[in-house]
Amino acid sequence: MTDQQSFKDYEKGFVKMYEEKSPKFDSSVNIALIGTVNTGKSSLLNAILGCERDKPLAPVGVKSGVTTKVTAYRLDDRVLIIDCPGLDDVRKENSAETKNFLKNIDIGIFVVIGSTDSSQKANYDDLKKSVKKTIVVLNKIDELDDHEKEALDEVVAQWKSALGTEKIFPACAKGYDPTMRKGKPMDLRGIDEIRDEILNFLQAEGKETPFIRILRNKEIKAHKIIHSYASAAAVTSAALGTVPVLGPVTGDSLILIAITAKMGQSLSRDVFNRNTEVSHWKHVAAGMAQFFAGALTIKALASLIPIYGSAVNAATSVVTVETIGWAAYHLLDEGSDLDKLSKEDIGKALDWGKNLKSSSK
Ligand SMILES: Nc1nc2c(ncn2[C@@H]2O[C@H](COP(=O)(O)OP(=O)(O)O)[C@@H](O)[C@H]2O)c(=O)[nH]1
Ligand SMILES: [Mg+2]
Repeated sequence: MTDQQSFKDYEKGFVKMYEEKSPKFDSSVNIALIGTVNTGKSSLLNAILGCERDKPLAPVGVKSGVTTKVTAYRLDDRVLIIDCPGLDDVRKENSAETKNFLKNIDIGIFVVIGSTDSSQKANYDDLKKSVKKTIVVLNKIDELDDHEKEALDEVVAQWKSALGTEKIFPACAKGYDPTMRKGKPMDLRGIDEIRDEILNFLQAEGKETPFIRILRNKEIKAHKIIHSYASAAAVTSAALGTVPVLGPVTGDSLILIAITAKMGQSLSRDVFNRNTEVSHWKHVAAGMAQFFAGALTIKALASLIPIYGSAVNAATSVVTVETIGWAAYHLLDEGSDLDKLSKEDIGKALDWGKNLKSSSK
């Protein structure tokens, strides 16, 4: 097989893999957030979406204890999140939007606090039978900070048996209440785990794109996009036993182009609300290729490492694609004119991407 042929195979494989993983660009996502008043549902929603403290999407704390009504957050034309004590409240609403919602709930996030309360079981069971996926969150775990470490495990175990569930996500979403003292830092815990659980489920359903689009924090959004491209590249590499940067690094035969263009366009559209052309990314990818020429040595090294070649290829692909992704993010964040980038600009962006990657785990 010629290099040219393996490039073509790789490119085809990658595109197929990516499209298989997120094929339904026009799908919608419905999420129900269920829990009694004051459990921190609005706070959790803000935290999961990555809202800044002074820019919450869902109002927190204000008039807590009085509102028992269904609150709907229509985040865009594809994502609807409904927040209420129980699904029965949604049923009573009886509007066209809630009726449609009830028929198509993807994820139910069930929020509890404190020690077990047997009256919650009925609400949880009701939710469970109406949705494809439930996530149980034990919020306000900071209230146990002054207790022995085992106290939290104990409460988690009690909730597990009270609700009859295997998994509970402990969390803290403190800091969005406008009446909280400004000097007090925010306290967010367990939020990434909940967001990842949502994304993993949606990804399996081919529906993560609409959810990623509504995330408020640019870095979180970019991280999720880059991660999904990197995993597509890894799967392709493992299947074909190659990495995207090997072979003669000429501008037009480069597999890198397919990845850089798709990922670059997605980052610009979904993170920066900016439309970019494939041709711009071709220019960027060709510039990057020169810096990746050294990756050939990675392959040489890989043959000396006593593990399966495909595992090394997959890992190399993840690192490469993540570096490219963060470099592209940096270029977009700086507002760069992609057509006018010099080799130095691209080199600097790649360095930035590499450093960022190594500093974040
Ligand atoms: N201590 C603590 N307070 C929290 C936490 N999450 C939310 N709160 C507070 O609980 C109150 C109610 O929160 P809110 O999000 O409005 O609850 P909701 O009624 O379920 O939407 C507010 O004062 C929040 O700041 C948490 O994890 N720990
Ligand atoms: Mg609320």
